[in-house]
Amino acid sequence: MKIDQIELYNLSIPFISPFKFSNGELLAHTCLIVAIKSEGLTGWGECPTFDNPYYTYETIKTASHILADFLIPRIINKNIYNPQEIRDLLAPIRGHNMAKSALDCAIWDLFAQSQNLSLKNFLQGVKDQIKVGVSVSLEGNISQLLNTVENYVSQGYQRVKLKISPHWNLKPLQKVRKKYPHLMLMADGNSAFTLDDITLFQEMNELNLIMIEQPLAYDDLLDHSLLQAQINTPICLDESINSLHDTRMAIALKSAQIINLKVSRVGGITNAIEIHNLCEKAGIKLWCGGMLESGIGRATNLHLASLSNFVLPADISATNRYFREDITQSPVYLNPEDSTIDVPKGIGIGIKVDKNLLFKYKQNQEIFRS
Ligand code: OSB
Ligand code: MG
Repeated sequence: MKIDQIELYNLSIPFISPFKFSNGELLAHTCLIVAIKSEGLTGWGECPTFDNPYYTYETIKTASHILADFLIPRIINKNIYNPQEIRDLLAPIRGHNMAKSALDCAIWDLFAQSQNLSLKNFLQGVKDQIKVGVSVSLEGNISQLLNTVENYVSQGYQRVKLKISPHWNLKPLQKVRKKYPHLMLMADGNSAFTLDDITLFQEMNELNLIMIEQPLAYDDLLDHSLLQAQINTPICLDESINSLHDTRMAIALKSAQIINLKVSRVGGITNAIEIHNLCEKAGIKLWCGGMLESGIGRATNLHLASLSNFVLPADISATNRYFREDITQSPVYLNPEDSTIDVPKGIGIGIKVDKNLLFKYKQNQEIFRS
């Protein structure tokens, strides 16, 4: 397929309520959306990074710069014969996985559409519904937290993840566990702790958490391995896994039993599939993470999560958990009886972007032509 045109949109879509985690507070979903045009088709991809470098070093500004000045020039006007080529064309640029992922995902969407297949079928996914859970931001106090959790549980979410920080950790988990003895409950530290906090994590042994996500430094594998050897709860890595190479090291060091795989964090679908296949062989369980994506990134995530080794509930929630208004014509709903979301059925990622809403939330737009 010849890449004729690439459109780059910078969006800011307000959240229904602010999202607080140990890396800061987000009031709106900032992201870059790319639309790649070829043979009359349009493929869509999302770079879901933030205005600040507190989760990843990539920001909206760095990603716009890398896309416009380095990544897009490498693929515009090229003839592409299979979607895996994109990863290799972009490889000379070091890092910047979230910027790369937007292009990679848009190309996979295009190729699936050109074969008249849903992305799920193009990837040979095996599920039509994805088990999901909800990620609960840091709350002001315990009664507010219990109300928030109650609200999500009553909507049908069967897995709840609590963000934790040095000021908000054991007590909130204990209170939620006491009220919901059988809930699939987990914690996400977003790298806010160190090995000095080991007794805190040992106290969590009693809480029957399904996992603790990324308690230690964002670039660490060694300390996670030392921590895992001294606690019962499975450790899950998020920020520390940015490549197949990181995954190999984490497996060799026994740094985790579970990986939160975010397609954007690992630079796109080709890398995500390689990591998926390696983890499946190595007995590392996966689940599909989220970056509070718009309907575009969320649709990509749903298709990817249909692969066989995504065995734990995903951080993909219904549209109304994030936004009053999204940019697609097809909001995502939770099936309350089994805490799942349907993989979209149409070809490619299976959603229709609403151009009026895209323009409504657009801060900036650039068009690249051959
Ligand atoms: O650490 O998984 C994370 C959101 C933004 C950045 C990092 C994380 C998260 C979430 C929310 O936990 C996941 C979602 O619902 O998209
Ligand atoms: Mg996380």
